[in-house]
Amino acid sequence: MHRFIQLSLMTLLISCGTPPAPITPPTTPPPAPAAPVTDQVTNRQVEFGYTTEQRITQPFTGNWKVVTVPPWLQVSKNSATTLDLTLRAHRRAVEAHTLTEPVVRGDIVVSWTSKDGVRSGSTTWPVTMTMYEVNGQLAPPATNGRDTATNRWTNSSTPEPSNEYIVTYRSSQARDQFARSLRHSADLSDAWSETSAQIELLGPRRALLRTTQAGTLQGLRAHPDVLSVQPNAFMSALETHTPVEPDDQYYPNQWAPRLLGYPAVWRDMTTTPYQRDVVIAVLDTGVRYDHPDLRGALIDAAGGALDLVPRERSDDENGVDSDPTDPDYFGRTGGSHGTHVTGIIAARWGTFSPPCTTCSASGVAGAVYTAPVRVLPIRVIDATGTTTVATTLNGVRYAAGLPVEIEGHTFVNPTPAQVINLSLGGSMSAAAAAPLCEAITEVKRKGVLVFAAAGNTGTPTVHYPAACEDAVAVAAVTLSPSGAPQHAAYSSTFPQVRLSAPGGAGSAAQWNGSTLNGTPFPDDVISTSWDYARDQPNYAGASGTSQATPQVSALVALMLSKGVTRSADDTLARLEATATDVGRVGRDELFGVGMINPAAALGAPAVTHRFGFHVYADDGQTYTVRQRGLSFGAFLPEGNYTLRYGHDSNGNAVYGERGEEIATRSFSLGINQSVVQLGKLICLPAAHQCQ
Ligand SMILES: [Ca+2]
Ligand SMILES: [Ca+2]
Ligand SMILES: [Ca+2]
Ligand SMILES: [Ca+2]
Repeated sequence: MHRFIQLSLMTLLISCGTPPAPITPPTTPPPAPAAPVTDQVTNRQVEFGYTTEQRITQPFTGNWKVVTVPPWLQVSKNSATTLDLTLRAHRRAVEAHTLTEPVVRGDIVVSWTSKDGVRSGSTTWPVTMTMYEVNGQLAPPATNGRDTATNRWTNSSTPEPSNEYIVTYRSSQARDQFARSLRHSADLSDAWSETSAQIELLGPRRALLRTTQAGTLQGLRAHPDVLSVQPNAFMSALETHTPVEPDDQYYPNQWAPRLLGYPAVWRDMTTTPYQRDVVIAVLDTGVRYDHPDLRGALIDAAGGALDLVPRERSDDENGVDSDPTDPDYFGRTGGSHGTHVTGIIAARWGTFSPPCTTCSASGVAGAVYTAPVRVLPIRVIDATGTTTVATTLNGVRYAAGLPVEIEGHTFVNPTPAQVINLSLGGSMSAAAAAPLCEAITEVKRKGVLVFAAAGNTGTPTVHYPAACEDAVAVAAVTLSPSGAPQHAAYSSTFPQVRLSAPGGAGSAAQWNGSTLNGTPFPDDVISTSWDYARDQPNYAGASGTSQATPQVSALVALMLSKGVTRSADDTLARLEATATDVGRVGRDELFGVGMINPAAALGAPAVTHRFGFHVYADDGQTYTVRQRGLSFGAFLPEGNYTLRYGHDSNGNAVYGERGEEIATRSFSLGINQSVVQLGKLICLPAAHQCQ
């Protein structure tokens, strides 16, 4: 499994999460036994309701032991002599996808032996806990947000869009008579006189009336021959385009481009030119040029590909040279990190002749599809998985077209990159990182954007070069059980985190249901790799901010290729402006500004018109909202949340992204606020907004 590559002198720290706080013994003394001592543990029911702690005592003085508890319950013993327990419920430990009912159930099993050793057994205590709840209603589609009684949009900031009304008459004769009357204003009564009114016949009994006069409408509504007067409501064009998806063998496992809405982008590429040549420099472990799924995607030695790993750390025996092939050294078993990163960007679509009988003939599909985006491999990470500030600094400057001098030679890249991908980093002082940060600033001034992995510690530890002022730190999201982005537990959280993208779960326990070769495929990012044992191409799943970073690099290359932006500053501004806010409202240290939204950044046309919602917790988890008729609700642990209800036009089942109408509601749940009612949510496709 590939991970984030550390700069030398750094320690690889993959977080295993923060363990629950230890239970502290209660400060109050246990209550005196109220009943005589018995010789067995008796049955009972444990009901937490909305509380989190329960004290259980029984006048039992034999030996006893709690042998089973639900995963969301912690037990601590208060006494060595009598049965005296404190139970603490952890609602956050309940798996989000199991929360279909408000009450969570489980069993506590206590095995026991009486003091005289004569009786023994095990007793099961059923235990229940009620989750906190948020609920609300959706506006019925019939009213669609318009208050027909007051004839105003319920959102007062929305201007009245039309002075047109559809008038329904009792009969066609009545309608025709009114039309004649209006057209011959001499026949009109005073209440009707209005030179600006116009009428057009509409079907057999209706007419379309244009007027700005309230009196005209009042008169019509009061007339016995008029059945109704309704505003001529606006509707959106509901044409959607068919998304484009590859039929490469492992595409069904590629949840990451689907979560990013790429099928809408790929569809856009079939009708809109993405024609500017763009180069992404991938500074990594090198690449396998002989991987058939990368054929045509890589710049070669003549184009400036370079191995910058110096002679003293070199594993290919020849130091700096023009061959950044990820080398096969003795005993190597892991895959190729640089090949994996490259495939996320540029793996080819369609079939090819596989070089071995067990090799896939199509593999995976990269983000750039038909766009003329190529990868410039620059090898900076050696076979042990490390690099230095100095080597990376040289790589950044070289990639951008600045001359670098190494081992007595001056190297100038004939194919300067517009985008530099750094799926590497380490925790170090700002002073230690300064030379690399300065190089990144230098190339940014040349208009080259540098994207760097935020780190895989899952902690606020600052990582460089991600935290350099002019680098863009990329955090990782993974797929929530509700199909929306959520924080990947390993992704580092420091203030410079700027954007996020799918990097994978990092845990086999998270699984969206896809299978690979008949076995469950966890929510890793699958891409091109190399089987060094067999010396042949393969495909591998990997998770990390290393996998998230090339998703952003690829998108930037597509923005430049299509020409939606030209300068580095404009590109960055558009990336941020179109990102999907995840977790806490606004920029935060888990997601930065949010998850990149390629369809919005590239202006790709809509592929769906669905509505839906998710609940985002401030801690980075995402929960499913259940809908029954016009009611919706979710059962949640304590916390601060934002419900986002909206429209999905890029087809990724994430609602209310940039360009998709959205209503948001923030709320808190806990023991003092166990149920929150959000009231009515309304989306107005006509007004392109929700409220
Ligand atoms: Ca070399
Ligand atoms: Ca392929
Ligand atoms: Ca946020
Ligand atoms: Ca969407």
